[in-house]
Amino acid sequence: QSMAPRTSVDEFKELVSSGNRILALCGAGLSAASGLPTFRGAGGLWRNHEATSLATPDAFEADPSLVWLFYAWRRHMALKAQPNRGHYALAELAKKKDNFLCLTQNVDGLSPRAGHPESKLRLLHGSILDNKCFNGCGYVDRNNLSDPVCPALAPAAEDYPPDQTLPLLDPFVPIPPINVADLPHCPSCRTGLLRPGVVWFGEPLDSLMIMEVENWIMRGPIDIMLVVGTAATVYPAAGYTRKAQRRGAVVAVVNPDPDSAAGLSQNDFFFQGDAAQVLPQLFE
Ligand code: BJW
Ligand code: ZN
Repeated sequence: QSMAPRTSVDEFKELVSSGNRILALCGAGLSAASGLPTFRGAGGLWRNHEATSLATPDAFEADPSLVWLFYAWRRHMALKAQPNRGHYALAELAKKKDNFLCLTQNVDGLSPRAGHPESKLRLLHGSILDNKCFNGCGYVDRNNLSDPVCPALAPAAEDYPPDQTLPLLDPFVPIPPINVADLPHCPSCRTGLLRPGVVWFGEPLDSLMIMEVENWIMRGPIDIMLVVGTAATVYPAAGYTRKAQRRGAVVAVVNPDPDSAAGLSQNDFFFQGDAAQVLPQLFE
């Protein structure tokens, strides 16, 4: 007999329609069809830097201009991008199901823009549209839509024809020097630099949010745990799948990479493919 997970859309749809408590964990793959690169694998390089090596407080400390250029470019991409059918499918499921909670690791704002009810969405790694004080004075500027975020970062917010590379993305083109003094500064303490309101490696996730998520998980048995477009390598996010399994959840993975289905049991589901194509089929 086979130990492979189930792949039947009809069986899964039945489970969803009878399911009460549903938890979802989303990652960069959900926004891939909207044209936003993932972190690991193809597209995870930015000017020869690993995207994940720029997502640390040490990188910002060492070269705030470089890290801001990276985020200013990602902000520009996120603001230009449109939510895809995967974001909309999850938002619709959230509206239909009273006990649905979606945990997204994405900072791109596409789930909120798809109309996902806020009460059923947690931005685990923050938002790229928020700016907060790097000094830790507590200042936060939420949902700042200006693009570029400040004049000095304009080179990251240029639009280029699809057949040309933005000079900023070409590692052979030297980066324009940007004075730290011209980066956005905190209007509250007046000394700190502003930084993107995202969670970098080594930084704690919002403790109130974590408590809410843990409480939601502990409230009772969980019927389904959806794992969409994430390599599930970053903690604490990746740990929620095991926690849901211990509460009885059937896991359903949506991902083009078969390796992401490793560890699924024959009672779980694996839907191989693009989240933007697969998710609408699962909840229609
Ligand atoms: C598709 C697709 C398509 C492609 N459709 N799918 C326990 C064990 C070991 C280490 C730790 C631990 N606990 C904590 C740590 C340390 C660390 C950690 O986890 N390290 C690991 C790497 C081992 N964690 C932390 O530091 C966290 N903080 C913390 O734990 O604090 C504790 C603390 C307490 C008190 C004081 C101080 C500290 C914070 C982690 C923050 C992660 N931040 C980033 C950057 C966010 C900002 C930004 O966007 O720039 O979050 S890193 C990056 O990884 C980003 C992502 O949200 C996250 C996850 O990546 P994701 O989404 O899975 O993307 P990829 O690229 O990895 O995968 C894409 C997937 O999509 C692939 O599977 C593709 O196949 C698939 N795909 N196309 C569907 N069309
Ligand atoms: Zn400040």
